[in-house]
Amino acid sequence: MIILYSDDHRQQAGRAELNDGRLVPCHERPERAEMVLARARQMALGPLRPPSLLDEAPILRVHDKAYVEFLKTAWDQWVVEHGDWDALPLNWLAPNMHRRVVPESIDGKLGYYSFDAGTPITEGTWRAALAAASCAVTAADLVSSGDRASFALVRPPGHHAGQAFYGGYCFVNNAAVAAQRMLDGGAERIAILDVDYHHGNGTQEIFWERDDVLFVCVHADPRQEFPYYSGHADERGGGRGEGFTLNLPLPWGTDWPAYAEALSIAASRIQEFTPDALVVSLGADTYEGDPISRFRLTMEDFPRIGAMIERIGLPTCFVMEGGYAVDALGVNIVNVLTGFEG
Ligand code: SP5
Ligand code: ZN
Repeated sequence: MIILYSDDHRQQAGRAELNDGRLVPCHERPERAEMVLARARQMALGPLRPPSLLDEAPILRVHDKAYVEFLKTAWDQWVVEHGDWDALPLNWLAPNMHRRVVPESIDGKLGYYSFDAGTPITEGTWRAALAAASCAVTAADLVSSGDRASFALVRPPGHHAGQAFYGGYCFVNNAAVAAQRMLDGGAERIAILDVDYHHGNGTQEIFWERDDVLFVCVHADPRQEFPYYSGHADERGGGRGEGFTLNLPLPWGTDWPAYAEALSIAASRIQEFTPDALVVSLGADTYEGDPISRFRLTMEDFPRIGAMIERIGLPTCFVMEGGYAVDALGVNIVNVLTGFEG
């Protein structure tokens, strides 16, 4: 399968995230993509291609204009107000405070548009996020024009980013951009399968009221795990979209048998929806060795995930999300893809 990749991902290299009460080196770092790239080459997974163009129009199909404007300008305003060090939010809204007026100060804006303190904005954040989304767009176009599969090897990841918010290391929702791109290219229905360890709260929010995009997510139970306030089993979509969101939360410690059962329920729901194509939010933070996660999938389980996705039988666009056991990330991500190719 063709691999979409841009070196511009290196433009996002945050210094630190707030974790367990300390500022620690960012888990979401450039080496992640380098490891996957090296393994993809070693396994001859497929030819590398850059995005066909860098264009923010496909991003604006799923994100608010004012939010995108914020992403493009936040760093410059931060530098003016605080100097040349990663921008992290320090305050958020409590219930019954006002979201009506967008603050002018950068600290107000950061809190207004974010939901955690783990996602630094840096000088190159926008350039990296634009390149990632553009890889996802090109990957979507390949599938729309007949390729059985494509792989957007991207970072920063995307599935926590909503119409007008960032967080969870995500700024632009690459998988959502890809899904919307396929619809805009003529598809009637698209399914998104999210197998990252964390709930894809941004993707869910973007397509909550939509019946042309089915969002199915297998993830750690938000009672125990980040993002905590989204991803419960009773969240099923709203309005026309009711029944077109399916959440399959699993407890800490989940291993292959329980995971496979959830994935098989996910696969059945996707087939019942009869979409034109599938977008996979592909995280490998379900791995037993992941430093911030608590599932127990082994290296041997990742090809099985790929094989199960292949059996859904749809043209499939893979978009990379999380996975923080950097030394194993290349093997685990590429294992899903070789498992898919059989
Ligand atoms: C794309 C993606 O996978 N984003 C994940 C963001 C998770 N950020 C919160 C991490 C909290 C980790 N706390 C675990 C502490 C282990 N000592
Ligand atoms: Zn994750």
